[in-house]
Amino acid sequence: MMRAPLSLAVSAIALALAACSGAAPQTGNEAAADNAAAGEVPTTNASADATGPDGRKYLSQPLTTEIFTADPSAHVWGDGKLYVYGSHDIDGPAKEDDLGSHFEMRDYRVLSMDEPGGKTIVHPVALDVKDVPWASQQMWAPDAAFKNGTYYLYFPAKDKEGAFRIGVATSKSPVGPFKANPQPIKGSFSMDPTLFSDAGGESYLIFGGIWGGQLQRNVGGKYDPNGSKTDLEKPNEPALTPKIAKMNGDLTEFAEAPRDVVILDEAGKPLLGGDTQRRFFEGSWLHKYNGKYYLSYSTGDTHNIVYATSDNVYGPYTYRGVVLKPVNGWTSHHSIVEWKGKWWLFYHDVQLSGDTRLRNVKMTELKYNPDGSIQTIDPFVK
Ligand code: FUB
Repeated sequence: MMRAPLSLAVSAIALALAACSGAAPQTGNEAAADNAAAGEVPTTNASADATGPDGRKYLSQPLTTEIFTADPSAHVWGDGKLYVYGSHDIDGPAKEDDLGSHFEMRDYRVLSMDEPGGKTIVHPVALDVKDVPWASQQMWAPDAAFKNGTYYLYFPAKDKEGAFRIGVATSKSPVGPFKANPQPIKGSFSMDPTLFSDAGGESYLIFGGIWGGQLQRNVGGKYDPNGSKTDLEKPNEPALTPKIAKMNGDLTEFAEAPRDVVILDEAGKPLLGGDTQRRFFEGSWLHKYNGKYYLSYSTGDTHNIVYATSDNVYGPYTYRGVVLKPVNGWTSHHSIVEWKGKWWLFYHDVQLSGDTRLRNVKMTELKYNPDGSIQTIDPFVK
């Protein structure tokens, strides 16, 4: 995935600031590498006055500047605190490409907060790729669940053949350390897993992504390493969809074969592969509001977070609109959670680094209209 022009603007500002201070200018990657060694993230852009592309101010500020964080899955468990299970971005040698090779994450760190706007605690390593017997690299966007005294971490990683699979790890603590099961979920493929538990106690894993997420390389029921690099390459046919599967009672295996989550347009027709402003790309999230199921996801190369609704958890879902306009950075990934009487959107951008591979997690309030539609959020202040 190529770096968005937006991030170049922030990099340019960072270089200009360095030049003014007399310091040798650094690229985002060099600065991040230095700071990673020091255990810190560059904080040049960590202020309410920081500006993004076109000099616009950011709507909200990073939750932490201690490490780079992305792909936030936010949850409130029994203790009333807010926990964020996300990616821990690191700098690495891989060049940016359309398969996301530059996202080289190797472990997970959990964030927690007592109050909205309160201090964010960055907890120690919760799971490291070296402790996952089947995984080789790229610990991408995770999610978590809680049932019967056990916390579950769902995570994608590439296996030794380079195919994304989805693993489960468990812990008695919400912040880990988690112990991974020796094998990935049987029949799992692709990435960006999220676990949705319904009011009746059934839980479902929703997952998938195109391009680097490999959905298009799994259409034959088996991973094809030589398959398309992007999607089905059929713009006039129904787009690839997220997948959903009910989980077994102890939340560790699929209880059924994954099904397609079909997303329809206003005329009741499946969204087409060429409808890049609305079709599913990656990062799905399911939540319920006033009895309806809301499926939200990233449109990837058009950089929006959008949503669709249904009366049935399996769908079909009908497209409703945009939740979050494009952020600074190529990827956009989110979650939606109710906490202390308000609804919150968790998302990420590249405010701190200006580099699409080194992201930072943020939160902002999300509001519904009386008809249940979501008010679109602009990540910049007008
Ligand atoms: O963080 C790596 C990948 O980038 C995630 O899995 C996607 O959702 C995108 O945010």
